[in-house]
Amino acid sequence: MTHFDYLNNDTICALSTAPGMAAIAVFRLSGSEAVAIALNIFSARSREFQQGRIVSHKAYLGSVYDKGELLDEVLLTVFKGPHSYTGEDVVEISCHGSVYVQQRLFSLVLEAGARPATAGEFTMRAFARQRLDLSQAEAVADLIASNSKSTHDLAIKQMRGGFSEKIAGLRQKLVDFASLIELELDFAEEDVEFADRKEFLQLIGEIKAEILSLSQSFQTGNVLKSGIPVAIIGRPNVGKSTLLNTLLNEEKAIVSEIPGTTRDAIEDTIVIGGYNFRFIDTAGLRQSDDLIENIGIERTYEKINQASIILYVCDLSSCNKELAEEMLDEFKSLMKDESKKFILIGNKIDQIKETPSHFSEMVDLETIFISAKRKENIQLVSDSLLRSVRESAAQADTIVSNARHYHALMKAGEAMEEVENGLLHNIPTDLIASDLRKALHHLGTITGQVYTNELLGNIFSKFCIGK
Ligand SMILES: Nc1nc2c(ncn2[C@@H]2O[C@H](COP(=O)(O)OP(=O)(O)OP(=O)(O)O)[C@@H](O)[C@H]2O)c(=O)[nH]1
Ligand SMILES: [Mg+2]
Repeated sequence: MTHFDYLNNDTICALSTAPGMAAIAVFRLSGSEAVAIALNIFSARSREFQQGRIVSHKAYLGSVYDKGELLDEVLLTVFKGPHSYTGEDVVEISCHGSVYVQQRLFSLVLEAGARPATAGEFTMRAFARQRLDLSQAEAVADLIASNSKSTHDLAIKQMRGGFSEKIAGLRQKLVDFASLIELELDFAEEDVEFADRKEFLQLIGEIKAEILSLSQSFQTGNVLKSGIPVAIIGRPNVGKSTLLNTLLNEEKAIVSEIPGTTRDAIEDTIVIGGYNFRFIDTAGLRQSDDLIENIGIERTYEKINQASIILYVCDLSSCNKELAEEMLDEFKSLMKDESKKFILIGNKIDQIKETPSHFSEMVDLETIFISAKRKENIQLVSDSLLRSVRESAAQADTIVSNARHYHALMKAGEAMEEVENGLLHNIPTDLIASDLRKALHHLGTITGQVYTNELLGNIFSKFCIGK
């Protein structure tokens, strides 16, 4: 069984490695003629291959000739369908990575009857032959695009299918109830109830809770993908911009001894321990009459809202007891938001002889003493950032990182809400059935049980050619 009745019969071919000169280049063919085309251009050393006894998943050494002229010595592997990536017969040819060899080999394969593959066409075929579902296919693209441990982890988990199973499980439970409801519609005149309303309400509650927790994980997923936002905040002149520059190892922000130097938020992303962090240097918090500075300060509060982690920087060399108490109030009001992690940074340790006691007594919170200017103890800051991210990433077992999945979950959640309301208010069964179908539809689009050609086109066109 396949997803498409129109799955075309062409044998496709593409260069699967990056274009350009390399040690080796890999061409891939898929389709009913893949083996015939390979036999046409390739002569193996092995007798079993010559006699047509080709063993699947075994690499054969041999030569490719173009009109009698030796083009290259290559390794060729046949993957007999359905035990291949696409589910069809697949042939992989590893040739030497000369651009000239690549071009001629590609022409040879096309002359022998293959056509160039379009972007993502191999994976599209794998989906069509149900070797993987849609969310797994998307994870393949995410895996190829991954550039850090966190994006890689997300992609691998999704590719493994844990998320797909969860969605399919939710959907199955609903399908069972939906069929009872549909049955009631068939017997509408007899006024029967096949579906136990109490059980149904309970199930809806469970599914809603599951959908909610999955959609909440999107924030984590999104953050892991685009960089964990870390806002560097504090009074003017405490060394926030210096800390940003030190963390980034680049003179990104202007540093000066004039308080109020930074007016606008400055951001940049770096990878620490496999996680993308997006550091945001902000305008120092203070009462000011300067219009522009005040706009900057307002922006600082916006950035605090968006951040997952806040580094609150103090200048130890100028921090007397009075100021420390004042800051404490400021700090406590910010800390009301429990979803954020706060780390107190005592900066300019090079300027003081000993840690002021009022500072360490100030607040019961993780505090790191550094010198941003002399790059002292910066490692402690990175370690602490990594620890807090690992904690939160470990909490969620399934993390939704794909915006399409998130929106489908939201829509499914809304439809479930309607179903629940309908049941509670004794709304006619046909209306409940219609909302139920909507919920099933939206869940189905995540894994591709429900799809449109437009949706598939959108997803696969973003793939590389050759995957
Ligand atoms: N001695 C010493 N000076 C530092 C340290 N960190 C920063 N400074 C100095 O403190 C001054 C202010 O640094 P900035 O990084 O511009 O401070 P800021 O918090 O970004 O200031 P605003 O943008 O005005 O809010 C500069 O003269 C820095 O060289 C440090 O660890 N030790
Ligand atoms: Mg600054």
